[in-house]
Amino acid sequence: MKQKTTRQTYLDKGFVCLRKFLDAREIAICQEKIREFIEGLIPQLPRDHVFYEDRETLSTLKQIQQMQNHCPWCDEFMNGKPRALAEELMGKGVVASNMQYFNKPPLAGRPTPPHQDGYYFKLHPPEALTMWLALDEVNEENGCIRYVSGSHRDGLRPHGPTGTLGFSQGVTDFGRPEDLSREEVVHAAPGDLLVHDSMTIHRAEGNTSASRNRRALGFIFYSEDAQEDEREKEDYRREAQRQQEGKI
Ligand SMILES: O=C(O)CCC(=O)C(=O)O
Repeated sequence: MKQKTTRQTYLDKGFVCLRKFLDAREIAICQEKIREFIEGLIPQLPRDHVFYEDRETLSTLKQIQQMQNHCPWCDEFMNGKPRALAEELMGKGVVASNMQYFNKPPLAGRPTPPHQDGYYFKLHPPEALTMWLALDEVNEENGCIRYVSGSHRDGLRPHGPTGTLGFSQGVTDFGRPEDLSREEVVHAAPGDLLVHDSMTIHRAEGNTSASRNRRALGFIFYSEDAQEDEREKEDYRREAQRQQEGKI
């Protein structure tokens, strides 16, 4: 049987995994650059771009936002191989919107609630994708990503507050039989890249390992045709700020 292309799998399932997107040398450089970013740049970043599970404990760093705006290497990297792939998968020009760092620190990393990125983006038309590049070995123990295959075709589901810093909104009616039966658990090794459509429902469990981090980089690209709805964005930003008061 003929194998599906990467793009065909992405279009059919709403996500695709590219094993060894970065080779050993490339991923080692990436890990080193991220280490330098965390050690050198975090104090200069706005408070709402850096999230901790517990702000008093620096080892619980869980998210960094807009890295491409603070680090020339990040900007160049995001606009290299990831951007070319985004254009190939979307079949059109893209706009680089956000480079993120995600960690689930050992025992402290909490679950990522089920959500659709498109709920946060407020785009018309809702054309965007997110890439997720593993920096560590990732499996059920430390909180791998789980996708509801095909959910990108079912429209936007209702979202409501989750109480989770960094993922403030989640699908309120998640857990329908068709969610659970279509869910796929994706293990990853350093250098593997997962890509999902902005309408694909995904989630992750917490990190139950006592010693293993679960680090990854995220790259968000919007299609060049997508416009942000400024009013919806502003309403959402205010609401998220209200919900996160005292947590960041
Ligand atoms: O790292 C995670 O647990 C979730 C990441 C995510 O939801 C995303 O990149 O859209």
